[in-house]
Amino acid sequence: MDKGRILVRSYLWLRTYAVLAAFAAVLVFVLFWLGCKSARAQSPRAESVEQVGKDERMEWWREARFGMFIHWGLYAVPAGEWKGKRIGGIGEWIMERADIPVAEYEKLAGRFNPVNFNANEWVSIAKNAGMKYIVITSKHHDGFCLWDSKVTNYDIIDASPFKRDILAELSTACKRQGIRLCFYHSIMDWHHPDAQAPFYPNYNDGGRSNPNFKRYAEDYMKPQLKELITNYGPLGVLWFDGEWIRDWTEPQGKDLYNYVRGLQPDIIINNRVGKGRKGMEGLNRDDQEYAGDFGTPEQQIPAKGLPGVDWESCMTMNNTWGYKSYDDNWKSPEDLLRKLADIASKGGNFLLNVGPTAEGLIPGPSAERLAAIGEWMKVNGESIYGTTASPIGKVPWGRCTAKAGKLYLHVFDWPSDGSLQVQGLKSKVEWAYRLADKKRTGLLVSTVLGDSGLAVEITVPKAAPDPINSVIVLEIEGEPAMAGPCRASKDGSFDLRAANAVVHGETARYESGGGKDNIGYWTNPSDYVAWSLEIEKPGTFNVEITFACAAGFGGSEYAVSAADQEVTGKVRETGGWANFVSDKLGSIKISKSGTYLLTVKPKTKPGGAVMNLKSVRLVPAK
Ligand code: FHN
Repeated sequence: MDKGRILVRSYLWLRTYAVLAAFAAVLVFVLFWLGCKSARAQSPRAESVEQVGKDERMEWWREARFGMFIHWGLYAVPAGEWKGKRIGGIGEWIMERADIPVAEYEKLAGRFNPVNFNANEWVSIAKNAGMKYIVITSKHHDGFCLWDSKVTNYDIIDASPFKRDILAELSTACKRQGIRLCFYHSIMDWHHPDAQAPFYPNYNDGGRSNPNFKRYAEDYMKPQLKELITNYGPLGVLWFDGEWIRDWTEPQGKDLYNYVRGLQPDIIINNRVGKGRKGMEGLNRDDQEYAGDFGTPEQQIPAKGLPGVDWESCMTMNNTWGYKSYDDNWKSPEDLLRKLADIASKGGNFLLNVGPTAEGLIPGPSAERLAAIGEWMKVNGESIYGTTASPIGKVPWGRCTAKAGKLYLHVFDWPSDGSLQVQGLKSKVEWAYRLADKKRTGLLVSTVLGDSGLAVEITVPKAAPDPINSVIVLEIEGEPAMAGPCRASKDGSFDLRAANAVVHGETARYESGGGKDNIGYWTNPSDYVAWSLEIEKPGTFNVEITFACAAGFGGSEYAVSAADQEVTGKVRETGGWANFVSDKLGSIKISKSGTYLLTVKPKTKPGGAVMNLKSVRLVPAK
């Protein structure tokens, strides 16, 4: 083949490749463009909504336990008075309570000039109080917006002389100080013509419906939420409210929930996004009957918390959310601090409100209370942050919170006799100390019979270290377990098993497996074992003990005591630590019904260990 023909053929091949390559590039581009287009056309419910698991999303919020609620808006200007009259009810409702027409209320925007507003100062006040997040009213029921919204002029930039974006300044301050910024947002809107504005003078008329409400929800509320999330985020929580209006339904709530999470998949949303306020208990169920991530008891603390559900009590410090100049009904710092412990002891968060003035200041009494809470939190925050509900139920002297391996005893009523009792705790207490001491200065711990059965007794100084809430830490072995009193079986006998005993001491502990089901590792002769008994039928009981002891370890003497009597025994060698035998020890007479403490205490220990104790039986004597 000559050189010329080879060149021509190569050229033709090259040209074919070039055409094919160009065609492929165009195809790839078109496919990519189509892909992007369809992604953009999709609803904002992105795939990632499902990908961020609930526990992962809730982690910071469950750790935080304490946040600041801020109700701020035009209502701070009248501060509870309209045309010279004091208006009853909560301050932020003045538009509705005083029957103020939209056009007249709007004029307040011209007078809202909070020149003393300092975002950094507000965030510092929250932070110094020990709060970890801030929830501010981006828009309350009156419809006025605290940010520069592009879909309305009824906002801080377009309608007020202040012309500073409050939410932007707070967002910057929160980022700087490590506080999570969250927005409250009212679904009900008394200002918007497609929402409740036409209902004047009954803006909150639950029976009325606006035929254009859907337009408000789709074309106004959703774009506003998008602005809030994309321009001021990432946000911690979107905290909806005003969901009780007739035009808002649970399906709309679910749609809004998905919309918001589509914009920020890890955001947390409260139950008021839908109708969940009525069915808080439904929140965590798999079928998600109600939309939302947490329940919102308002101005109350549920008596037993809301087990299985994340929840947050929101509360005012006086009687109003929005500022009212003459509301002086302040809760005391003591009350607030104890409420914080109460809420944590039931597994909830505390969202405590401030209502700043029209000048932009957090009222003095609120700031003072927050400072006092902060002082306590600096010392005792560990007993609140990241804790879970009390695993030992209600305690008579205060509250209890828990973390892995630790119980925090919040003592409101300090025992004047120096004996603090924790009823029924079965877990071994390894260490007890006052949290304020910041070091493990040991407090004496023993097991006694308390008012309703077995109790751990902590010997504490006679004077309360903190008059409001002194925290004692109990470091315990494993998960806290409760020991109820043992009851007799049908034949009247008691079978006191090792697994149900409270072990007191250094080395002895329950062991199981490999033929073992006993208290073992009993090398310290000061250690002892206890059960509490509920005696319904008094009488004389024969005492039997079941134990094992390996060769070379026998000879320990011990006493089984109850009702101020004791029977004694001597451990014999049984041929192995899992070779259990029973010995009869004598009898004990119990003449009155009631709760009794039964203990097994070594008296001597000649060998390396006391015994492996499997059970003690009390059998009614014939
Ligand atoms: O009506 C509001 C009220 O003004 C305030 O914002 C509280 C806070 O939880 N929520 C509403 C009533 O449930």
